[in-house]
Amino acid sequence: MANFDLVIRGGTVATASGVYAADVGIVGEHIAAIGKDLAKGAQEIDAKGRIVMPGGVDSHCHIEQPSSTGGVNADTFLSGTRAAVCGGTTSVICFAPQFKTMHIEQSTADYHKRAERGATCDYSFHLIVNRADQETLDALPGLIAQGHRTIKVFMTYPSNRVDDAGLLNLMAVARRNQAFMVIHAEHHDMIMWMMAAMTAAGLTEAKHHCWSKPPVVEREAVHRVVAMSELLDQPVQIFHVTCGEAAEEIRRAQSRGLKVFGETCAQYLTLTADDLDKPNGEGAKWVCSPAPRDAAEHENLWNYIKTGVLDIVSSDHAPSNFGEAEGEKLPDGPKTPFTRMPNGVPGLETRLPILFSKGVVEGRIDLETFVAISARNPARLFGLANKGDIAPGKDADIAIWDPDVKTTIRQANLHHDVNYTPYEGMAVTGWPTTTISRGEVLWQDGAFKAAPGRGRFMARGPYDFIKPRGVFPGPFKPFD
Ligand code: DUC
Ligand code: ZN
Ligand code: ZN
Repeated sequence: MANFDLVIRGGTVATASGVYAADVGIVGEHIAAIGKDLAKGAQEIDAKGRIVMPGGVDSHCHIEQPSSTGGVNADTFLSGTRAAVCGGTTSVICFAPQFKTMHIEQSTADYHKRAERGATCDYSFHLIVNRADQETLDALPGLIAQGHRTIKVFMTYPSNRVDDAGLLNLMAVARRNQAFMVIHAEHHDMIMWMMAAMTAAGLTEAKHHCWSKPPVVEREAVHRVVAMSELLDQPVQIFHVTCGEAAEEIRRAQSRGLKVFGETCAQYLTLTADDLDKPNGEGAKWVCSPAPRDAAEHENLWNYIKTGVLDIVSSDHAPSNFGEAEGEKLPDGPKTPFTRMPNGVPGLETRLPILFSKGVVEGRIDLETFVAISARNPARLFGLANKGDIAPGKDADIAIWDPDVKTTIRQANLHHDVNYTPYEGMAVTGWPTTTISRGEVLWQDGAFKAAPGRGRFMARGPYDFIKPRGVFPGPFKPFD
């Protein structure tokens, strides 16, 4: 009888803490052994010349997320997780939204049903909270106890934003209930003022989206949220940092010992404001928030990644089709003003290839850092103890990587259910040949085979990494 259900043989194992030659033996859903010349497995995968890394953990992606107007974003849980798996990602954290007109417990329960129907890999949820009223504040402890351990707050967007008083109240709930906070940090009134002034001046094309929210808009909001986090001793992660100015606020917070974490995304390492400068509304394909910057900012962000200030790179997969229906990129046709273009780009499948290519192949980061920012760090920050590593006892979530294959990103080859990719034509080196989720091979040599709904909800209990410090800036200590 074989000792292992599956052996990945002869590859180079890459984790956040080391790179070495070894076989990986899997029994059932878990990694059972790592070593040279492991005994035979019932199934074997030849990994010679390949990198064997933990499956990616994408801690920021919007999948089948309903909107308050009744629409839903372009990917379903089936197509979104299919794209993730085909790009080497095996865990996703998505967003259970709140609606003004629905109780948050109901909208969260509805979102669970969507995921249970379709998800092909494991998933967890952040809770988007857009009203900090008493009903919501009272509902949150129960939802957190069920394993929704992050509260997500938008500081901008008229229909989603929470004001500073609300944000403090939500931080207090998080602080009392051992939850984490993730923040979309942009100064709402600055953006609204700029949008109105630019509209009055006739500056409404996609490229003007970037003009309406320069780095100062982001830097100010990051500074403010850091101050609130410090006041209440509540750990936070700043989402989608696009520029050195905002990252520097995070570095300063970290240097004071605060538990303030920073994320950036593949688009902010690759896309520029020039991508939005296309005729006939085509620039809408690249509209996302905060706005893409320029090549100098890409290098700034890489430097903050190298120093660990930004320690997670997610996709912020937020897909809308390029079309003219409501909810699509050009709801009013080619002349749609940027103020009406949905924010966000698809990127679940391309995140790891882009990071590997721009990061490792182009010499900006080493392989360990690549694994850290794409798998180990998000697993650690969000309390997914079984994910993000290759070690005995961990879930057998593994991406086997061909580090030499050269390819060009083409919409026709991707597995999402969105009708374009913002990376069309980008040359990359490296792509996963095989993706394994809890011991099951889901993607191999160009074929995807996973039953819809096989993915499991990952409830997240309290965990030490996000424990508050117990340090307050004044004599009054509002919490124990
Ligand atoms: N922020 C996100 O985090 N995702 C999509 C759009 C946005 O503004
Ligand atoms: Zn955001
Ligand atoms: Zn997002």
